[in-house]
Amino acid sequence: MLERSPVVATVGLGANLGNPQAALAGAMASIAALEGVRLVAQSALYRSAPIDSSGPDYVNAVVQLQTNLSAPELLAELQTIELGAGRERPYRNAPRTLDLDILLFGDASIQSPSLTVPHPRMWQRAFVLLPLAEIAPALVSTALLDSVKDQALVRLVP
Ligand code: PH2
Ligand code: MG
Ligand code: MG
Repeated sequence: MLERSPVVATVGLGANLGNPQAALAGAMASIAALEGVRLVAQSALYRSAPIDSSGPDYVNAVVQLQTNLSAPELLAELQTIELGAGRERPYRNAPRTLDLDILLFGDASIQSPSLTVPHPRMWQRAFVLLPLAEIAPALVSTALLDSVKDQALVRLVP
């Protein structure tokens, strides 16, 4: 079988139930341990109020990985990690113990019932753009950062 050439994927991590910081650290380790995945960069953790959601403050981060998996294969692996962290989906945008979203998958544009890439709301959300700017500054213009400056975000320094 032909080898797929590796793709750089960008994944957003978020949580606002349980121990979000521990969940994000665990998820980064689980992603790094996936077969066919190499973690290339990880942002700091950021705290922010829920946007179009409810409950406690969220903790968010963004990672970049290089992978031989297809986008649906990566999505399935991320969903398995979410389930392992106790993720439940009682309703849309419900508070959650762990959310792992494929934000970008190389330069792919994907519209399937289970996956939309680029993530449709990523360019409007400070909790995505600030951590993304930290690890991939070329992807985030100052105009974009300026457009989300009203969304308060606290960088959590370990
Ligand atoms: N995720 C959502 C909806 N709202 N708000 C913050 N601050 N952080 C998130 O990760 C987040 C959200 C849906 O996935
Ligand atoms: Mg999400
Ligand atoms: Mg999600």
